[in-house]
Amino acid sequence: MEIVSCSKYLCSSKSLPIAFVILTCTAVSLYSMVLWPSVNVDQRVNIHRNLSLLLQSGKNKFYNISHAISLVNSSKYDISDLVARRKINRNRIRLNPCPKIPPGLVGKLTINVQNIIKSVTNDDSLKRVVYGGRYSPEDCIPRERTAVIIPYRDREDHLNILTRHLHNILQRQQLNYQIFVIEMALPTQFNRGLLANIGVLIAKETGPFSCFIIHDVDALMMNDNNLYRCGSQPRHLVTGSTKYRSGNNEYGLPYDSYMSGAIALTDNQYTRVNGFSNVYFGWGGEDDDFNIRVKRANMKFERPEKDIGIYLAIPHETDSTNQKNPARFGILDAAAGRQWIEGLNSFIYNSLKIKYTRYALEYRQYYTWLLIGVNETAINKQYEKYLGEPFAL
Ligand code: BGN
Repeated sequence: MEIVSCSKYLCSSKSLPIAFVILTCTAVSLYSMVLWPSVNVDQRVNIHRNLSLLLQSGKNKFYNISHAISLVNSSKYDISDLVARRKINRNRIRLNPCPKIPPGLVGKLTINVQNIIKSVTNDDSLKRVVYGGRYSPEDCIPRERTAVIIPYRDREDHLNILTRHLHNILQRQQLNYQIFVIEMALPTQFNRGLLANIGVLIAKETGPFSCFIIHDVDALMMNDNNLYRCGSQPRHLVTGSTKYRSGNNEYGLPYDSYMSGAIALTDNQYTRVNGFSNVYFGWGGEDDDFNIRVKRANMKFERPEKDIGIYLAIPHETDSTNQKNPARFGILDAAAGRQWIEGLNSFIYNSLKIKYTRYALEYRQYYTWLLIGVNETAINKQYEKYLGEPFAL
């Protein structure tokens, strides 16, 4: 009799949630008492890290629990340092904001490209990078959460040099940062603007960044006072490059409105200009177009002091999949009419939405890597009306 009334009680609609809670609690305690202790501490940190990356990149269809676990098993990274730091962090009570001027900066840097991998690899900064190319200062609350976005194709040497160089400097700048490398899959011609837009959107899925730096793979900052922070206006971080020396051998720029190398924009600024144009396949024009967009959105680029924004341009041959785009003059002529038609909005809600494929997403040791595929012919067709005169020279 008692049993019957008890099962009646359990089945009544009011008690179902209670039964669910009891069952869940039992399962969780069983798991934490029996299974979790059998996982060693390194695996636990890895599982935790992968699951948090997984949660952060909520919309990322390539990651699921089994992928996270397989990453744990295949993880080659030394995490002992990370484990030690987690322990220190747990004991930390209150942190102050990082100082306005980071105390560890050294100023002008002497860079020897031949030696850079050797010299920076010996530096402790690389040990502090959390895989996916992330870092946050241990002893103060960072003033900026910076996403460095590197549109990329086939320059592995440059990428290895740049990422090491950046980890070394951005840590001295006490930033919370993550490096994203957005690679264009073959056979499509390189398209720097389109990759930058996709990079910004993916970074935003990953975390709440306050500043986006669109960075060339061959540009190495030569003065660490050049802070990778955003401002009240978009910032062109370059005042001179070894590529453009003037008569008296000073580093310069090819023309005043030039804005390649590295730029810094807040989410709001990037959205306000509608990002880069997506229709420049091959070399040239997308940066000039972006400059037009910034002006038309009633903003203007600011630069650091002349001797601070200097960059070393790593020399390289012309890339066969980034040929000078002969149509760029006409496309640039039509820039103003296209600003609100295509750009960052082409990936969000635009009626002429651009389709792209994420072939891969990997949290590599020094950067987060994405391989992106688009169909150049389809995009040109979509925006045919807005591309100006094809070969207007
Ligand atoms: C300009 C390119 C830029 C490039 C700079 C520096 C064009 C547009 C047609 C006028 N602009 O000529 O994209 O960054 O040279 O190399 O080609």
